[in-house]
Formats: sequence, C-alpha cells, structure tokens
Amino acid sequence: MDVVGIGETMVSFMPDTFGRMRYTNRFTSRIAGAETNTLIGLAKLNHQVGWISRVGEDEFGASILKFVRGEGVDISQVKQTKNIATGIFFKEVINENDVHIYYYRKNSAASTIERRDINEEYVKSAKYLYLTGITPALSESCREAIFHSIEVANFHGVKVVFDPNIRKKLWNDDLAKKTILAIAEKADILLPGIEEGEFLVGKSTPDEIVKQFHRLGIDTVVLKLGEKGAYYSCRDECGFAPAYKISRVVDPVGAGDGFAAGLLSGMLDQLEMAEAVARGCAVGALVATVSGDVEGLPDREQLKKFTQLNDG
Ligand code: CKP
Ligand code: MG
Repeated sequence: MDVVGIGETMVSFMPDTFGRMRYTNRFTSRIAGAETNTLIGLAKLNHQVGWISRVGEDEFGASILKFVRGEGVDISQVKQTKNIATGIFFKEVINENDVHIYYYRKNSAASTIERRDINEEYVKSAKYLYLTGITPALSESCREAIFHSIEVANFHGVKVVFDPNIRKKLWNDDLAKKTILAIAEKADILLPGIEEGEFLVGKSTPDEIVKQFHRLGIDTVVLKLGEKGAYYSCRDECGFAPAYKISRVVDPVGAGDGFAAGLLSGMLDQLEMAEAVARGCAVGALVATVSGDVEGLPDREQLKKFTQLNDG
C-alpha cells in the first residue's frame, strides 16, 4: 500500500442552479470527503491506496462504497454501521467565488469511528498515513482513533501527512487549534493553507509561518497560497511553486485535496520536492476546473497534457 487515509465521506448535494438554495428544488448528488478525494486522486495516478472509515448501512453508504471502490481505493477497512445514518452535505454556489457548505453529519456513521477501527497491520503496510483535521473534529472517539493511528504510524516508520483542513462549523476555535497543533507536531509533512497557518501559529508571512512550524518539530511544511501557488520548506531546502493558470474556476471545493494527491504522487514517484509541489499545484488547479470535488482529478495522461501545455 502506498497511502492509507482515515476519514468521513458523504453524499454531497449541489443545486442545479446558482443562487440561494431555498429557491432550488433540483440537486445533483455526488460523493465527497477530503480524505477519499485525495485517495481517489492518488488511485487515478496509479498508486495503491486504502481507506479506513465507517458508513451507514443505508443507501447513501452503499453508493459511497460503490463509488470509492470503483475509483480504485481499497475499502476492506470500511465498516457499515446499523441504524446510524451516513452523513450528507449541501454545497450552495451563489457564484464561483461564494460557495457555502451546509453539513448534516452530526452523529453520523463516520463520527463513530473509534480506536479499534485502526488495523495496525494495514497502517503498517503503507508508506504514508494521510490525515486531515476534519476527522478529529467529528467526535471524541474519532480524535482518539486519529491519535492512535499516528502512534501506530510513528512506531512503524510510516510517514504521517496532515492537512489541517480546519472546519470551524464542526468545533470551536480553541479545541480546533489545540487538537490540530497536537497532531501537526507529530506529523512528518504538514499541508496548511495560508489562513490556517495564520490561525494556528499567529504569524502572517509564509516564511514566518513555516519557520514556526519547523520550531514545533515538523520537518516538511508545504503552505498552500491559493491562486499564487505553494511555498515549501524542508529542513535543508525551501522554494516556491507557482500556481497553474486556469481560464475559469468552476468549483474550488476539493482543490486542496487534489493538491495533496499530486504532491504525494510526486513524492511516491521520488521527484524532487519542487516538482512534487508543482504536481500538487497542477492537480489542485484541474480539480477547480470541474464541478464536483473529485470529478476533475486527472489520470496520468490528462496530467501530462495539462502540464505540458502550461509549462510551455
Ligand atoms: O479543502 P478542500 O476544499 O479540498 O476539501 C473539500 C472537502 O471533506 C469536501 O469534499 C468536504 O466533503 C470535506 O472537505 C468537508 O468535510 O468539509
Ligand atoms: Mg482544504
């Protein structure tokens, strides 16, 4: 296994028209969740990936399993819970720059993920453990499971990759900050957005933010700067990868997860850090050109075409 991820995947509903959702009665449903978005991105680039989670024993749970399996992710570690529903969310698009997320995921199946769901042999078999700050926001038992998975990974030398993905709708600022910093300190690779960096360490320039994370003991920090690109810093190297220009942002949700997929794919292919970060930028950009969180994730052929065209 190249990468194992842990987290909640939901059915997402998006109105077929722009504007306030109260005026809509037609929705398109899709499958989305930060960790599977990244895992699917990796699977499309031919990496071996697996997912640890829970879904309800209901129709939405069944459609998630069918979809995620169909995209090439191993789902052998996903449990189905009786009488606990699969989470869902709605994505209201007023316009491309004004997107609102409404969750219906409290007490969902995935929020019952617990420590014993973390199969040690399974985590051990991976090169990277991929986590985001969404899972520990779901419940106490999810927090425990995440910390346990990190212990397992650290013990077996599996590198921990962590995207803070701070969701203020899911928990209060203090608990979010405390928990996310505690996880970040144990991670090998941290992938914050610039605003998340500001929130977590109270600094504002990329250089200051990254230095502060290094002080906390994190070896590799890749700071996502949105439309500007990404700034990365390892112990012995730092640099900047510019963003790829796209003609129109159709749907920005999922771009960060696509970035993680591209970056991890580059690292698995043993590219130089600058090239791996550039691959992250390319995949993130491609995700934003298509409606839906995973539908824009490229395969190798599409990725090659896009980068060749844009690298001139
Ligand atoms: O940070 P991103 O826009 O890349 O993440 C989007 C995902 O898991 C989306 O698919 C949604 O389901 C979520 O983040 C979430 O729980 O907010
Ligand atoms: Mg994100």
